[in-house]
Amino acid sequence: MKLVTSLTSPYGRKVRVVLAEKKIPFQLQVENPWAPDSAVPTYNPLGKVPVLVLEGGVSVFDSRVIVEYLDHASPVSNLIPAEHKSRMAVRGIEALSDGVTDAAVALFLERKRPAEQQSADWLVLQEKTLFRGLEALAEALGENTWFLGNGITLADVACGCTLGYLDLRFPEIDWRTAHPNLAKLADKLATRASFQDTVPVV
Ligand code: GSF
Repeated sequence: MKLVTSLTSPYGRKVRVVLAEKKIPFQLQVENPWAPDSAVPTYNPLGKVPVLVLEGGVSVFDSRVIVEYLDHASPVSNLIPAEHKSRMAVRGIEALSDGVTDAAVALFLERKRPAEQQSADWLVLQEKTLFRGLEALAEALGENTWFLGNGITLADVACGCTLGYLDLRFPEIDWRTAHPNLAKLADKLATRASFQDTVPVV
């Protein structure tokens, strides 16, 4: 299988971490979805990365669908619990993390536009979402080592990728001081090869 992604995409990183944790071999095709001649639309009509291209050419997107596919593709290190309540908890944290990432990506893109075209209201809205989402993640983690149970799940992976994206694009946001428990989680994740090998590259 082939993963089409950019090396800065936090959603693409979530998928790459899952591939690494589950030891699933894959080919990496690096694509910039915003380049005028980008090949991404040939794999995903939405023009977004990541896209997983299966043997036979079937495209799987977005990242939440890809990780669902991958968790079933190999029994190694399951990251999404089978039991309904736990599964909902993990996927709920993933949705929360991805929502923080969505707000951060929206902020980043808006700030790249010419100053006179930027909407101050839109920036404030996204910032509020980002900080509310971070608070909710910190509250959900509490004093636990992992979001659910005694080991890593997709919830931790998703949150780690969100925090990594904030470090990449918004180094001025001091989420570590505001949320020491999230900092502890990020430090723990940073010891894993899956996170070390997928640090975003600009
Ligand atoms: C989001 C993918 C996305 O926005 C997912 O896969 O989880 N919900 C989707 N990808 C961005 C790149 S990045 O910010 O990671 C993308 O491909 N944007 C291109 C565009 O035209 O919006």
